[in-house]
Amino acid sequence: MASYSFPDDFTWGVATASYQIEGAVAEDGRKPSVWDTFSETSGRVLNGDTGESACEHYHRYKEDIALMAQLGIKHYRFSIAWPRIVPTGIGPVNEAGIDFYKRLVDCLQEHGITPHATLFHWDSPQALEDRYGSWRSREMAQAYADYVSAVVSRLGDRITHWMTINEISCFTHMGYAANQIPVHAPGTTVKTLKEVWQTSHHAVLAHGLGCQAIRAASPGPCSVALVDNFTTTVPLIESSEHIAAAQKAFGSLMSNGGIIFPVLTGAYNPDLLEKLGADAPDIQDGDLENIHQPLDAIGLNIYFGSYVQASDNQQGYEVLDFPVGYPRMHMPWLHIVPESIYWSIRHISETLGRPDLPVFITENGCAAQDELRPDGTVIDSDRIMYLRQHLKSAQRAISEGYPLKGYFLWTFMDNFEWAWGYDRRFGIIYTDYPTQARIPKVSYHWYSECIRQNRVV
Ligand code: PNW
Repeated sequence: MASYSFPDDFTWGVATASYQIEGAVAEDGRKPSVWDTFSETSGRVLNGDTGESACEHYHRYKEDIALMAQLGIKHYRFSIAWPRIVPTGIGPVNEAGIDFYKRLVDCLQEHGITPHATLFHWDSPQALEDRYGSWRSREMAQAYADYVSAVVSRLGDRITHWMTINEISCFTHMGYAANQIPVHAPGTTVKTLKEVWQTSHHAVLAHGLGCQAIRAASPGPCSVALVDNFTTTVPLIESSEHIAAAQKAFGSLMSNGGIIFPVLTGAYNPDLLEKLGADAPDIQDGDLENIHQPLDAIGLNIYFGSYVQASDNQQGYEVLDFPVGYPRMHMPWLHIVPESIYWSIRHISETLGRPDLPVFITENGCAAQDELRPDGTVIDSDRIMYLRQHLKSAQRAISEGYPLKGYFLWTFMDNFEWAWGYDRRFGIIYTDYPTQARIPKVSYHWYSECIRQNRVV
């Protein structure tokens, strides 16, 4: 057998998100999301960039899907914009918004590409922010579930792979902060850490109510998953003592113990709760049952990890800072830790005790300082280096028997990278924003060859 091969039925895909690519923010009845407001507020996004046009994917989706087909992927993960479907957050459904996703999915299916839809990737309706501070209010969880019912009852004949929410820690713990200015929308400064934890509690509750809404509204069998971005603890050396330290450290970390733990095990991690003390969120009777819904898969967005070593201190482990010169890609946090893919999957099986649960890497990729050369090529050998190491780590997990079923590369084309605007490029296609030309980078051709040979090349 060729080295680094994947199973024949392995899911190869790419991922995107609505606000990062669609543009057309005021068309066909869409109303503002918190990211429109946030990016239009000066100083919040680098260079004053906004998602007003982004990649104009709303109008160019046919061209984009043709490029996906040429790449050879059979699966595409995208997100549906709540403010297109229920523009005022709660209330009437905008059928013109639904129609866009019908056109998109029909075009995907004509090209033999299976749609995987994320129901929420951070673009909350501004109307709900104005009404009750969006995720600060418990009412947001029910509003989300009602929006989900509206989508699934209308698109459930075309879409059967659903992901409830993308990266709860990012739009809660980075969208709200105690006594400092948060970097993500809505960018609200609150007084206590407890208020921040309350927003993520409302979001895990929304996930749970969303799961129930999907199953109730779907016309046939479907797959339901959460997309999480826990911080992967990686043993500094793969010896039994450091492995035990990494497993112990896993649940005590900020967002891990309060998101993936209640979702997969039905309880917040006790070490985390002890650490939070009075800052722990209020949890009402029945919440944990609602949050702990049966899932068909878990999606993991893995970009890096944190090394952990065993220690004689009271907790028995130490989460390590990176040495000053540690290699990273073009983001301050993007340290290159390829084993994070393997360990993220092993944590699901062993640390969280769910060896039964199929895993999808729903995002992995990197920003690089891409240069469009005079001959019209982009030679991103650094991105290929990053991706190759991470795919080998994914292949290792499969070869050891862990249930990794698929990999979605982040991202299909350069797009609106949140607080960094268009300054950071994560795509395997170069987006030339002034002309909106799509220029496949060398990594696109490399990924295509991996898919064709069904192995890491
Ligand atoms: C993810 N961090 O966000 C998101 O799902 C994507 O929308 C985004 O474009 C992509 O990763 C690249 O950033 C992250 O600070 C945001 O560690 C922040 C972090 C990680 C992922």
